[in-house]
Amino acid sequence: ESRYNPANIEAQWQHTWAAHQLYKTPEESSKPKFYALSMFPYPSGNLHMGHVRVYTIVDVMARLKRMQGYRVLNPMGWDAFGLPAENAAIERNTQPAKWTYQNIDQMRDQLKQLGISFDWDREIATCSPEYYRWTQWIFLEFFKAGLAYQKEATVNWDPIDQTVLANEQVDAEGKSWRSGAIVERKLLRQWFLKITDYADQLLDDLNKLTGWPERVKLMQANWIGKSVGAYLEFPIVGMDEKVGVFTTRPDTVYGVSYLVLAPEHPLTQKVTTSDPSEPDGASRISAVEAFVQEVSTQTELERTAEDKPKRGIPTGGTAINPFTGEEIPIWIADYVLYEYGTGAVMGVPAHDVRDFQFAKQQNLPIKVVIMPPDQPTVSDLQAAYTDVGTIVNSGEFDGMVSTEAKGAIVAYAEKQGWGKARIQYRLRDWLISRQRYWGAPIPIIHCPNCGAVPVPESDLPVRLPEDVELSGRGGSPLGKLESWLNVPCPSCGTPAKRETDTMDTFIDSSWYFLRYPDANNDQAIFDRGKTNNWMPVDQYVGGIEHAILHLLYSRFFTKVLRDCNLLAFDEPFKRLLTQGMVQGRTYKNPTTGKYVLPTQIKDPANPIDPDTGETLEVVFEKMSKSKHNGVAPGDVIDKYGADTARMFILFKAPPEKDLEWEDADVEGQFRFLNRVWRLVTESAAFLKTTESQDLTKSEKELRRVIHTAIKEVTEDLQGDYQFNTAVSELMKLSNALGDFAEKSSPVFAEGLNTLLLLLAPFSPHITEELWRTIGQSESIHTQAFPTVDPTALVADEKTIVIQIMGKTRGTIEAATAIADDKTALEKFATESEVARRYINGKEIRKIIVVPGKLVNFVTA
Ligand code: ANZ
Ligand code: ZN
Repeated sequence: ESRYNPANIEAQWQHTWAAHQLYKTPEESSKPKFYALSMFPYPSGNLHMGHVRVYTIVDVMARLKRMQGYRVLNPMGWDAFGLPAENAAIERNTQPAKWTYQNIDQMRDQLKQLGISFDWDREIATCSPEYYRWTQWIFLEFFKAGLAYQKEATVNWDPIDQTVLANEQVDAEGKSWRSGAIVERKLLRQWFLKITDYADQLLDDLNKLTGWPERVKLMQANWIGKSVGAYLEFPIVGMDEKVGVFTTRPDTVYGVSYLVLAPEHPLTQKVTTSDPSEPDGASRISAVEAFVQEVSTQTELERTAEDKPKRGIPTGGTAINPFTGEEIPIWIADYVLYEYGTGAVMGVPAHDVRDFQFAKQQNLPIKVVIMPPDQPTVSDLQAAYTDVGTIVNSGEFDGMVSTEAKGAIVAYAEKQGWGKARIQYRLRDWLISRQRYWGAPIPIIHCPNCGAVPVPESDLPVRLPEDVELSGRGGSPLGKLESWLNVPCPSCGTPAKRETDTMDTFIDSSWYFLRYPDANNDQAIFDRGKTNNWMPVDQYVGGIEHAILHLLYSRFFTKVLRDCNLLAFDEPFKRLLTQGMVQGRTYKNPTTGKYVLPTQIKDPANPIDPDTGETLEVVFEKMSKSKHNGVAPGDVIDKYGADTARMFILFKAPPEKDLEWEDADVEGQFRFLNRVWRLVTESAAFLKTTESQDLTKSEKELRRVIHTAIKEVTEDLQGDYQFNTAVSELMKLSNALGDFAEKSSPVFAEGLNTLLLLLAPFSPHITEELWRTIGQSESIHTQAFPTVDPTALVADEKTIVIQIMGKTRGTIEAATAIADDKTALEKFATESEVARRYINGKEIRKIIVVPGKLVNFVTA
């Protein structure tokens, strides 16, 4: 074969590798391990460029480590439960399982075409009973440990279809995706996992994650949201009850001018007065009720946005500030959230931005209790003063620095029984109940006598019934299947009912990486020895969109299973790489914002809107259907082959940066591979593998280039995985080999071998083919990665610049030993032709020598 034609070699090598089980995970433990993991895809049916990017990145890492002598685990699976399958089933009148497995088959084929070195024997699909059996088993472990519990929570309720909706099924206007009805909020009993028990560990252990991007750790820390402050109680006037608040600013307690309850707070109704002798007493109850109702339709974001006006009304009730003895009004307002802290706040308008805004609006008193250091009086406060300062108007605490007053005031409150120090987390328990079909059933049976009873382990999995009727209406489909629903209580035998909720799909993905080390175990979730041996994952690669939830939940599961004595480590992922987006070229109308189809563009250099005649903006944006800027992986493979697609993706941008898809650069990589092809096929006949004794100058120079390439590529692939610069090095080496005249030199053979070996992790097919072309019989992917010969890196001779009176007159070649020695170089240079010619017999006043570089003669 003389011409490079990827179609002729790629599929063939993929089959051969599979037949020889080249990427089977080795179990022997004499080698160091490397667990490479890519976030597994949702089987939507088609691979997109984002997938191609992650799996290519991970594949290079896995192939490199194999060649460097590691035993490598590089598995793949499918995050296969979830809503889209259910929607597709409704739309296409099929079953979610059927739709999902078809998609999996299609995407597996597409992945195989990329030549990724996955160990397919360990493939998992979270929707298979063999997998979700263990998801259910884990749920029961949580349940036994008291980490799974039920409580009431609000859900999205479609009043027309009579069903619960996922957040994704509610549009921006708060309407149902199917019925178009205004979605209501409804309280339902739901299952939660107690992630808050692990908040501290999840926060503290971020420090252990030295191989994670800082910004991901920061996002997780913010999500956990630890606040240090105090819990303080305010007795309600005329009632034997107190309003408890959480505050991060106990130092401002003398400045409290009102309390605010979240409208949903249980005390709201109790404190609302209806004394008809008051001016608005009679109507107050209905006004409060109306307000509560109104707020219940708002999202959290709408309620808390800084720029939105705060809304609220007084309840008529009052409380006492125990510190001052003052009576203060109790309000309800939308900006106080029921789910955070105690669902009640002490209003300090002088020192809190939102309270200030609210007090101004409602004409509530504003009392300054902290003075800015450089300002002795405050007359008319223009904005809340939120910084550190000196305490005033606060009794015995006056004069203290506010940061110190915090501790003193909390200590005092504790002594008086008014409150105590408290740490509050923003993190809430994880609501895992889904009123949907396509998920793992929660393995619980509800008995009228015994309550929630776990399904016995021997009865797992609780199988999802097949052939259900999905309509998207009238509640959970599982609730309608009487034969599935009704079972005897495992504990007392009384007729009981199965739990009909399924689990959030984030649960499936919170432990899948623990299953790969022992993916086919049908006796246990995994063999502890095997999982502890492979875990933690050495390198995890995936999208930044998973920076918070997936990674946090996976860390949470790891810690719980460790506490169940299943795991011997604290953190699942040692290193994390979040790859950038793949962006495509869009043609955007600047006035309408509309994206024009690329096929409608006549001249890409001067793109014009065919409808309006306007000049279009060319911008790169994340590939998507709506922007008409997607590039299908299959098309690229058909045209150029998988190796070119991989090379382009690796070369175009560092892995964590966004990548702009440019056809010209794809062509560039295709040409590069063609050059390598020609270089090898045209010189294969001359290749000599003998050791050479005395190298010529140009042979020595080529060896230096070869070993510099090894050094650079190895360094680029270590640590930061700078694939793009590694590819540039390979191009340099290939050029040097192309320029090298003596193709029969053993150094040239060494160069070709090295080029193919270095290129193998990037372009597995062409390198395998060419490796055989030069007479090798074993796969290139089982060879050792080249290592540097340090002696080859040192140049034998150095070029020294000769100057006369600072003016360059020529250069000389000096042996390295001479060039680097000051005295020897001075002598060598003085005797050189160039120096003698230009000095021309004149007296030498001074010789300035820079070893390894330059000699300057100062003459009379
Ligand atoms: C009085 C005060 C005075 C406050 C002051 C701040 C500044 P983070 O850091 O987010 O924990 N807060 C407490 N619970 C709330 C709830 N359920 N909804 C809305 N706001 C709530 O913030 C804690 C602060 O947020 C608390 O401290 C409280 O206002 C408010 F000069 O108490 B502060
Ligand atoms: Zn029972």
